[in-house]
Amino acid sequence: MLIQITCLTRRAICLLALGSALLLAGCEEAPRPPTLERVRDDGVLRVVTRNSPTTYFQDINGETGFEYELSKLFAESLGVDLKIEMADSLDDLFDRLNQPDGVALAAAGLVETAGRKDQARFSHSYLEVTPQVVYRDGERRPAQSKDLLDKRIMVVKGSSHAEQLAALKARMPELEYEESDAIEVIDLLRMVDEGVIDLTLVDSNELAMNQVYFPNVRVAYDFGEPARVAWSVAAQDDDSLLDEANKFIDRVKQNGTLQRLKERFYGHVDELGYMGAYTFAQHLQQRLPRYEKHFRKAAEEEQVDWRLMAAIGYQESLWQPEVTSKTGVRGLMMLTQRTAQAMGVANRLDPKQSIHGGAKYFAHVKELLPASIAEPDRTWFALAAYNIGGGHLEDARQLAHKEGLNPDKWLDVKKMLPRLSQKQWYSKTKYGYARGGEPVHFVNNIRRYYDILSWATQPQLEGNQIAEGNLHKPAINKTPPKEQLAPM
Ligand code: BLG
Repeated sequence: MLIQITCLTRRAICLLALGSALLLAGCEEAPRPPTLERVRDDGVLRVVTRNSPTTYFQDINGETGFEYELSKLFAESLGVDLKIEMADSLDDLFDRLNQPDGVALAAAGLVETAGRKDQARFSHSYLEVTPQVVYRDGERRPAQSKDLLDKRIMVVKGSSHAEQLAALKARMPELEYEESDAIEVIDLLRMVDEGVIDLTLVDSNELAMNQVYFPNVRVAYDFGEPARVAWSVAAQDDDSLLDEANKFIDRVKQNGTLQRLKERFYGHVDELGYMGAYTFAQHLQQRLPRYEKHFRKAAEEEQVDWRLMAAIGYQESLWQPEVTSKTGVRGLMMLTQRTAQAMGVANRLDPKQSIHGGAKYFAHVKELLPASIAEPDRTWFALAAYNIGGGHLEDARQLAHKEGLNPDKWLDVKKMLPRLSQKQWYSKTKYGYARGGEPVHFVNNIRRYYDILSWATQPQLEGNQIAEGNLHKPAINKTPPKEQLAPM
């Protein structure tokens, strides 16, 4: 009600102001309704973003990404559909926002800066990031501004980092750097990784997300104060949509939704640790290309997602065909003797056989799950069954049921699984003791690896086949196609 009154008041003021303007100018244009009203009338929230792992990309289930998921929730809260539009460059993004019939909102990992004041007004912030200077491992680590002299530095044109460097150059005129709108953050990281440029500036969230692709990139030092990432509306827009966006952001902060999204999209480094992230990047370059064709073939035969199979393989063996666990489970997909026999695998150490056996077993355990378990939980349950067996998983489901939880929801059952290793609980189950904590980590890690692989192999990047040694080069061509962009 309050909003309506505010909107109406504002509208009345607008109308009055416009009325006088019309009288003066003799113009006959009708006043524009407030932005929020237009969005509701159209039934669509048009959002401009960039294509990158930190904002918006496609995976096997379609559109995803941090900004996409957050904007979608916002659109749902407004009771309208979401329409994503992709910008070619930052200039293009702000143009689209400021056009008369432009998009309503920019959700693109944008930082509020002084230089953007004329183009946009920003919402409450949903992410705090620190700009960082990055360099190549093995080179001398810069530690302060004067170490930036005589280096080849590149940043994206129009980015907050370009603004920061301009400010530094005003104080330190000898500083040289290049700005380009033909490249994106992910290109810059690749160029540092390959030694094409010496240094660049990135936001901490972008590095955290992309570290898994670039094993040689290291943080030199933090470049200035933490910055606030926020959504923006056109500078001249009324407050109606911005107010609503602010209320939404405050709400998701409070109810934990924002935290869950952050963990999902930015948690890679937290979960893997920086060492794990470099290691993953190395393995992605060096090991996965050897097995990609087997994963693709086996997945096609079993009608499963090859990236999920590759993620299982990474979790099981770090893509090493000859490993053996303490419990005697062996090979790239870690098949037990019994599973191998059942799946017709003669030699568990043969990567091709192991991958085919693993994919077949995964499809088999998934098929056996009760029909009441729907996707995407069905996939997480199947992964847990792959690791702990269907019997123990069923025990955990029973425990969930007894606790009044939902045995068809992974979030509920994963709370019960660790109980299978505590006597007070397993003594009452059908299949008894099991290392119940293991499948919880197993599923968590695989989901993490799967997300990374999904970005690296998204449909629009399918030209970059790993078999050609390019999977780790997600969006990076020397002149990247326009959609392949990262946030600034
Ligand atoms: C799995 C089997 C399941 C089996 C469970 O063990 O192996 N999966 C495969 O062989 C693919 O078939 O279920 S059962 O047949 O219903 O009993 C339970 O026995 C393998 C797991 C075991 C785990 N890795 C695949 O995820 C493993 O090796 N754990 C021990 C790790 S270590 O020794 O502590 O390092």
